[in-house]
Amino acid sequence: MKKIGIIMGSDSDLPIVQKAVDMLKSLEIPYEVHIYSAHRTPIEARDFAVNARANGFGAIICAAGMAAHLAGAIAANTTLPVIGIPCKGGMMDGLDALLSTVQMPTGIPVATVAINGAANAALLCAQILAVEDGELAARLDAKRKADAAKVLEKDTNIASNL
Ligand code: RP5
Repeated sequence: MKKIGIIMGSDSDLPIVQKAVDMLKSLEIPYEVHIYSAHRTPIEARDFAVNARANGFGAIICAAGMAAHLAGAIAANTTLPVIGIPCKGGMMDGLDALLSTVQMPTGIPVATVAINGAANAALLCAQILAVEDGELAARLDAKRKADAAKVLEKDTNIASNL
């Protein structure tokens, strides 16, 4: 199976990124985690992206806050799918990161999830890999069914808890 690359702009993003790690683990998807910044370590970030396909990656998650250029900078250097997580924080509490990540000019797409949407970023990567992987698709189906069952159990119990 292809690996998922998870890159964060700073170790301060780790509490947000952890949810993507947990989701990939639960789906038995291999991953690698790195701290590379578009601003502070642009050469390492570029090198990761340029070599990602040859190094066995199938998609890349990029988490960054504030003037969040990481996902765009990575996407500029690979044709693998890139999913951006705008991280909450700073003066605008993540709105700056959301707009920086989502408003990519034509030609270099970044699929952007919600502010702090790390679990969905991992699920989107899983769904991309599952296009060619029936076993992974079955694990995703099973997760959806389990999630639905939890909601229905809450529905059954809610009246008795009021
Ligand atoms: C971004 O700036 C990082 O992704 C992080 O969200 C934010 C703040 O970084 P630190 O100053 O905490 O390292 O590049």
